[in-house]
Amino acid sequence: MRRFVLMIGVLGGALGCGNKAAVGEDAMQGVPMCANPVTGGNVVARQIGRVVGGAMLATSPPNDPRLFVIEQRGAIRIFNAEQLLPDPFLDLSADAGGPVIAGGENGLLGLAFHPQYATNGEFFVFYTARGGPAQRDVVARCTVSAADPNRADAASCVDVLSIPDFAGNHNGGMIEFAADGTLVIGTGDGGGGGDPQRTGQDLTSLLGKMLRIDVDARTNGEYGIPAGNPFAAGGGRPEIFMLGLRNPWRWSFDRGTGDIWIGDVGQGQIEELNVVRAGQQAGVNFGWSVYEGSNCCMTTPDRCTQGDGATQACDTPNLFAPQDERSHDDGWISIIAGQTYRGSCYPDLVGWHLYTDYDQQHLVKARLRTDGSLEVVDLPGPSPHHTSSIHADSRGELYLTTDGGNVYHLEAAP
Ligand SMILES: [Ca+2]
Repeated sequence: MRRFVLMIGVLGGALGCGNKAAVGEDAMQGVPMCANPVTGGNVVARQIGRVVGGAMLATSPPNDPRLFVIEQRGAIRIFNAEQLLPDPFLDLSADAGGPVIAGGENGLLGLAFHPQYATNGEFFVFYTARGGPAQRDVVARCTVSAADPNRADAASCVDVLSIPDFAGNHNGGMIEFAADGTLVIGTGDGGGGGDPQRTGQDLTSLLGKMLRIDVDARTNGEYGIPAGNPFAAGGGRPEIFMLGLRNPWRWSFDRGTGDIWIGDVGQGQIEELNVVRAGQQAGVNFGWSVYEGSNCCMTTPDRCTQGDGATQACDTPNLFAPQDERSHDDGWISIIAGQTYRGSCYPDLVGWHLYTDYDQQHLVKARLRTDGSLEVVDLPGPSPHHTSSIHADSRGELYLTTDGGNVYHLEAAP
């Protein structure tokens, strides 16, 4: 099984595909290339380590060989050459006196490094905190220590957005920088069940949305409004980028195309995957809570809005229909969208988006056809149970995390 050359402790140890050494560099993108790419269209998960409590996401700064893993309790850990460093990069947990409230769907949920992190040291986190009607959903800007690239001080963090939230569930929590340098933020509908405050379609609420802000223009406190936001000139909160989401727990941009892949966790029946091409994203309405997937809530109230009754008819115009829907009748309960593989280690996986469900133990790969539909392949598995995220490092290599704290590298197999 292991055909890789073990080179821990040298350059390749940090940059390799699995245990494989990486040498050379792609002159176009500055991304290290794998020395010995492995073919195969199947995927296996190889565990590289474990962190404390739930592991919510793995990511890296641009062109940085380290892997940063979020602990739900509020800390960020670093793997260097697949070795876990003993001290956290940042600790915002309650145990450390930090602001994060954790447990259930709460905690430190998102992390994104500024595209110019190498020079400005800025990174952004999304966490749930005390305050608000029940709590707050916070996006904060933090800065790495000037003295130690493996440490950041909690005192460096300042709130960029603080969104009042009325329940402990449906907090979204994923953040990523788009190719144009704007920061995109996914928020849940607030919680409870059945979108009780009807935030999904409410243009005065930041809940149930994809938000987009410019963290380099501080015209609105700690951020500015990108000119292309659909309500930048009025008609809704200017931070809104897309709307009609229930709980976009995990999503990502395809680094090769700029397309966005969003897994929106369903209410009682349907898990949905939405893929929207670059350049067509601003103002897209995914339909919650008019629809759950392709089920209209007005005609299926017990499944969708829990008897409260929908507020908008099924023929609400210009709703985006998901390209993949999975039924709770088939055992799907919470979709975990992942990321499209753009690494160099596994050529047969390039261009395929890998995703799964929290309660499934197999991965799915999909890619967009020219007509906008998806080619979907259910892989045989088994993959790790209770997956919380699938996300790429700086090379485009994909890592799977679980809410048991396990971290895996996804690798091609026959
Ligand atoms: Ca909430």
